[in-house]
Amino acid sequence: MAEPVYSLEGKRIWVAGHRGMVGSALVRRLEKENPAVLLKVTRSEVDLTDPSATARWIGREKPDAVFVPAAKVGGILANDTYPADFLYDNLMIAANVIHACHMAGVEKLLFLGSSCIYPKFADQPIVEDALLNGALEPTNEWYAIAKIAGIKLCQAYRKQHGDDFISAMPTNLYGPGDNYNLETSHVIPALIRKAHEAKLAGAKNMEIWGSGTPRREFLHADDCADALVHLMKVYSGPGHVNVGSGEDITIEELARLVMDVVGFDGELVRDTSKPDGTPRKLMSADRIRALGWAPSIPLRDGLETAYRWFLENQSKLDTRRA
Ligand code: GFB
Repeated sequence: MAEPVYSLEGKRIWVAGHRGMVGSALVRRLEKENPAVLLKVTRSEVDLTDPSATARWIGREKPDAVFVPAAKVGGILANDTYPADFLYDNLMIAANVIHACHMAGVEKLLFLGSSCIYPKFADQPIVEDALLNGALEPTNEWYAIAKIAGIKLCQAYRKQHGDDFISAMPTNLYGPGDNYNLETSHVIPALIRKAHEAKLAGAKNMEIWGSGTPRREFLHADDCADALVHLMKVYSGPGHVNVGSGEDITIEELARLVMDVVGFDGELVRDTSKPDGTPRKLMSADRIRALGWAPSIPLRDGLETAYRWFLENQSKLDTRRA
């Protein structure tokens, strides 16, 4: 178990992107750390892709500790369809927030990346040192390049200025507050919604994208938030840290599990005109385990709570069809 190196108690903590799935999970989790204040700002108040507005707000609010889950995110099709947005928005957010936090003398910052930073055919499970050892997966290389730039910014400001800026690479996440728009969502919310609608319609089958054979690792957003708070307290170093569950399953197995949770008993139909993406991206959990953290929400339990959240919130969701 790693010794604490930083305390969040009594600190001014800013969660950049507090309305997103990870940001809102972080706000829920950080309330238990007795911060002096949890700073929040919406996109309409401060656009983090705007350097001056970002620097002005951070310079005025002077947070002590900053979590950076703010990002333009989406599933495989959104990444592939809007490469300029995914690259530009995420590069700007990373550069603006990290630079302004340096200028404002922020004590500690945690930047969030993604498991798609690793080479498409990286050895499994993927260790942190696999970064930049091979070509990226084409569907999400734009997002990946922006996230790699964020990691490198943290390392560069640490090396040149001694800033205690760290980064964490979460695996595919799901949970309350997820995006249920079938055009832009990740696979779990898409499957929950499709299974639910198939059940209501009395349909015989449900569609999944691609071959169903890719393997993915999933982590509940509340587990992710817990891991990020843990890292903020115990970790200080240039290397990024993987945040995952340590287990993966095929998309077909996931679809059957979701169908079981939702209560839809039908056939799976494959739309092979849609991309599979990376064949497998199971990350090594050795580094974070050695730092004393492990997940606590099994996938089936997490899917049940995600489905409940969907049922309670579906009237408010953007659920346009692809
Ligand atoms: O979650 P997902 O969109 O993202 O897709 P990635 C995971 C897998 O599920 C792919 C399949 O093989 C999809 O083809 N899939 C099956 C579906 N049915 C569906 C469906 O209805 N909707 C969706 N969305 N997928 C993302 C990256 O990659 O992972 C991001 O594009 C980010 O940059 C994120 O890194 C964590 O795992 O392929």
